[in-house]
Amino acid sequence: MLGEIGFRTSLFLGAVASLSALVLLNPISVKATGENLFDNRSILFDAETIVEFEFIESNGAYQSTFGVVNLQTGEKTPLLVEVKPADRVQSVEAESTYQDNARQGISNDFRGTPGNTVPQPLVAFQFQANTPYMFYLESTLNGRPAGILYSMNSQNPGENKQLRFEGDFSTLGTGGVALYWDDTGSLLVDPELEDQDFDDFIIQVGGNLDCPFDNEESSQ
Ligand SMILES: [Ca+2]
Ligand SMILES: [Ca+2]
Ligand SMILES: [Ca+2]
Repeated sequence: MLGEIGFRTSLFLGAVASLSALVLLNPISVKATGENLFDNRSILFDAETIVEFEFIESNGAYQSTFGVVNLQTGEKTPLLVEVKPADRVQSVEAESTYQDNARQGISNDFRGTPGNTVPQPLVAFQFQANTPYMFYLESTLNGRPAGILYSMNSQNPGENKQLRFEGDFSTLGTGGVALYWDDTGSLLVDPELEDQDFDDFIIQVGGNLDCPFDNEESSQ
């Protein structure tokens, strides 16, 4: 296992960067030591693992897609997709109180709900063993790209934390982990005015560590 990962890493990267020196989508050198991570450092399981993701709500003007990146292959897999910016149409330009509302944490902030803005709010993803991943949130505003942010701080502008984990690997199989994104809103407001409300895209993860589809096709 170790050898294979090392081979692939050298194939993709040539030289292995330290974690803090990674550039976008370069694979990470992770030893297959049975390590499990589910936090801002990496998403890593020592065994093949199916994890469920449930969209809770969103509160941001962007139209966003949440997904996962395989850091060995660079492959991006979208998991939870907003098909419109919010449940109700709100004009960013016309709503002069938007910034104040957002900064005060008022919840009428482009709310998106399951079954509406995100029509398919429950998905599962199968993580390969000993393979590092990270999460991403990719956004558009009126059809224009509004950037992509990552669960690994080192991949974000200024190495900012854009995803807050409530819980970690140790709670994944029991209470689960809640993910709170802040999408920065930097296309809408000056960087100094970014709200950092960490409610722009909220996901509940886990509670289902063992693969439910492993054995027979149990109909769920
Ligand atoms: Ca949104
Ligand atoms: Ca925000
Ligand atoms: Ca927000």
